Amino acid sequence: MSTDAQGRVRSWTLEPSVPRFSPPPGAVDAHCHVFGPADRFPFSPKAKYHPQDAGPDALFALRDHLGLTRNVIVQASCHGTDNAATLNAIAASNGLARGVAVVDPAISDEDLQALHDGGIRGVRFNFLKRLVDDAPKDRFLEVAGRLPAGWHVVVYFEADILHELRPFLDALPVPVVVDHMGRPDVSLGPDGPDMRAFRALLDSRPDTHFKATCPDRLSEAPPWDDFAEAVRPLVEAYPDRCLWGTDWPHPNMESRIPDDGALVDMIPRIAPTPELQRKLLIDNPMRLYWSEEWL
Ligand code: 0GY
Repeated sequence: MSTDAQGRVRSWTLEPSVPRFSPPPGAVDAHCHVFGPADRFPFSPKAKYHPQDAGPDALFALRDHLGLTRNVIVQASCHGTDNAATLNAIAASNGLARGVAVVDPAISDEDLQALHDGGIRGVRFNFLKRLVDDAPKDRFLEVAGRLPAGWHVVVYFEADILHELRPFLDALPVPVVVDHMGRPDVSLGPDGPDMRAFRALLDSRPDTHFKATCPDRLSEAPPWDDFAEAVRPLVEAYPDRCLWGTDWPHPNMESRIPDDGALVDMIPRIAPTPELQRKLLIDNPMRLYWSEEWL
């Protein structure tokens, strides 16, 4: 494990391979994060992990190395509800990055509009107990009802609470994007219980999207065959509702750091045709994050 003198961990490789698969021009990495730099953007006092700096320069260098064009930067839990590091990275992107914020539900309408002006297009509600202290559903619903026009909600949960979360998800008044498909047990195949429950959610509301992301988290080890077998049918069945991303810098993955080039090489295994790849990598994220350019 790579830990520096301050005890801060590195969860990403400094030598990602060059992928064999070439993403189409305009491809969006729709799930990635930045950490710090911590001397300018300190971590939240409530942070559950303290990573080394992974700022915009490193993110955009990786984007170019992998043959990707744009980023959607999702506020990581270690930065709490202060979105300054995410906004800083968006501002440095020449319009090639947008973001998803984490907000105190008491945020004012003016501050939501300021986030919009900074390139934010959604808020994330995180239900993972190892990452956040609390997740107040009633307060989340209240703020979801007054988001700027065109925004959506990103929800991060694990499969074992999907049933309990259903009334909350059903009540959300804006489109929903589910991180990592709600972390199903992919080893049970495309028709395993978690995948079936997730399909029921997708079938219940047509504005629910999912990130076909994180084979490294959901599968034991490369080449992540069970992930490909379970996720390809989902992408094929819901081609207009899927997104893809690297998840760089892979928070909390310091003991199983994935090769980002290998993550890109998963794309043709979950989206086997050029048309599916275009929807997954361009059409769907552009509609959600760059709608004014996409109309
Ligand atoms: C992810 C996954 C994780 C962490 C965060 O905000 C975060 O800290 O998202 C995780 O540890 O599962 O979605 O990138």
